[in-house]
Amino acid sequence: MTTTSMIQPKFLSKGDQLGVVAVGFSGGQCKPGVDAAPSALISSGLLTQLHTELGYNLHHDDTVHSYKDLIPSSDPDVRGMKNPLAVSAVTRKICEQVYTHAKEGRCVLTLGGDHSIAIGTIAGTAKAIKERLGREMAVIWVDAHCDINTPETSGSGNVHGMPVAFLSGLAKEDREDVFGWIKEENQISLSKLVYIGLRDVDRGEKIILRENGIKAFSMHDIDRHGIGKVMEMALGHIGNDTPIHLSFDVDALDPLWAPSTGTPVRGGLTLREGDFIAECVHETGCLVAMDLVEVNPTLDPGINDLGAQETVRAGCSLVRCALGESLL
Ligand SMILES: [Mn+2]
Repeated sequence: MTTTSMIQPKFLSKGDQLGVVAVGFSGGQCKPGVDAAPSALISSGLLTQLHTELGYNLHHDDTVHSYKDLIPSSDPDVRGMKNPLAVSAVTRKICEQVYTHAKEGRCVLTLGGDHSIAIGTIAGTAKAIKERLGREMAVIWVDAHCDINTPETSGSGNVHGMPVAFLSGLAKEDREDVFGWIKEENQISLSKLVYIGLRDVDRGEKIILRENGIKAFSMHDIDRHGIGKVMEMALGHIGNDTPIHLSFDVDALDPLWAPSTGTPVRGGLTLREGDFIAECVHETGCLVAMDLVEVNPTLDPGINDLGAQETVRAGCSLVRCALGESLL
């Protein structure tokens, strides 16, 4: 039994209009299968639940986009980045898709895909919010990793470890076909970025976090203060009158709850802590967009697909909580 708390949204034209973008893309990292997540989430009933239980009017083209026509046959590394042309072209297209919903004042839900797709989703929301409201939005990035490597600090060259660097302007490219399309209107300010759940941060990234004074709550902070206090501090940092884009990497959850993901790290959030983060963001009334990424139903360390089913279920729960499901 579920009910909606029906929070009045502050920055949307109508609170019950939800744009949905389903992104079957895995090119920001090396493991195949994360592109199968949107279909798995949708066939487990997520969109139906959002409509029938939470009352959303969905704007969805009933397509899981694979962007095949945008993937070049040859895509050599640029500054060590893998698949630079493909990831740039696909995220540019996602930016347009998300922007189209957001400029109508809809909340936008994007189902990934690997976390590189947030280059597109955040670039699209940021631009729409600047145009509609004349202001900058905040980003809450829930993840085991901080995904803020520049091409030069990255050890792997996988772009899913770099989205925040490109979105904040820390990493730049002049080539229009390699993220040069990201303009100031698409960018976010590092002072309005908050991390929650970090526990696997690269050396170079730690320096970036420190030098830029970026607000970050690691698992250590959650252990020390509890998730309730951490959310209070995280939302306090953002301020209570700021549009929020929530980018939720399922690997923020402990592998006990979400084993089917490309880069699992032990010692993570419980499912309840993850749901609680999403519930708190919903309660602000400031949510303007959410990404759910890195569910990989083909990576299953469990028995008989149980791990994959659990991960998909956890992902659905996070989305429902962010969009208004409450326990009572
Ligand atoms: Mn991530």
